[in-house]
Amino acid sequence: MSAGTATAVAHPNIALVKYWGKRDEDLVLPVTGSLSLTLDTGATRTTVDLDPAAAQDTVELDGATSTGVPHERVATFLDLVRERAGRTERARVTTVNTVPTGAGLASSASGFAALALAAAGAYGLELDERDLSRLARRGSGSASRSVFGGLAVWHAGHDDASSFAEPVATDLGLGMVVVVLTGEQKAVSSRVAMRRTVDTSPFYPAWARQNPQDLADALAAVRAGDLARLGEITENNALRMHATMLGAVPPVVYWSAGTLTVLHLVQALRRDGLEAWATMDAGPNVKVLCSLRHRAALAQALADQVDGARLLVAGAGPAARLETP
Ligand code: 2P0
Repeated sequence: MSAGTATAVAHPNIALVKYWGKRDEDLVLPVTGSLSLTLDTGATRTTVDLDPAAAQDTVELDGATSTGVPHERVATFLDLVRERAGRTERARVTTVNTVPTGAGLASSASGFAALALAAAGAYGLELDERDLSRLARRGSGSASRSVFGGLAVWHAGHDDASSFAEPVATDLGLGMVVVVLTGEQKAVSSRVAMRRTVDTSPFYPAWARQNPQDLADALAAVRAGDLARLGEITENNALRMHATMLGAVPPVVYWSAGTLTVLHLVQALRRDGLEAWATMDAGPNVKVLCSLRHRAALAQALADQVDGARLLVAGAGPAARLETP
């Protein structure tokens, strides 16, 4: 029997080669693999407390009690953990995010990685890192990657056992500057947007063909220590992902005017010699991959030239970890 309570901390990750589209919604198996950088900012801390007297799970996110779909996603995830652990107790889940929830800053990635680790601890499930990544994947696909620090590749796999993330060694010295244009909740969740894209966009089959090549090229660039090549693939891959959404019915347009302003600014800064490449997820905010040696200059240029933006200056972050009581 476990102690019945555990707290875990996990960090968000930003994909350099994106995950966009599932081939199995229930198992959260992606159409293609992806590559990400776990950040050292914006952590999620989650505590799971078993409550044998409770009839239902309770979920508190940033001080507010969750209801509806967010509550259901956590309760369904806990059902999976309970089934594996052979336990039945309900739990109190308390989560604190240090980045705005739902703003395309991957709070579901850090959230489900922290929840997987804390729930496994509280229910006494012994999991190695690969199994933890597979479990986190069931909560949110990108969470499979936040189990690991630094660069992580999520292998698409073909079934539950073969679809997991693992770390990718690098000495590239990667930094990231997140340009927070808005902390508002997005109108269309990434889950809904990706389903709609797979179902209706005529560009999706081209994405599904190209993305494995982008992933192979990105991994080759990492192995070769070629930051410029990795950056070029990163920016291209993000634009390709958004192109698939523009072709969906109805279209999914996550960008704001500010998104394009920052994208053009990053391209201009690159022409001036800065090692910087933009990527965008399911929201208007722009994340700029950079070398650590150019990070301060990049942040300064963005602060000077983007009105009203908040900047998060990040580097490679750590793996998810349990906090010892
Ligand atoms: C990624 N995104 O690779 C991509 C790029 C957003 C854009 O993974 O449905 O919250 O829970 O598996 O992981 C966001 O999607 O989706 C995401 P689900 P998730 O980071």
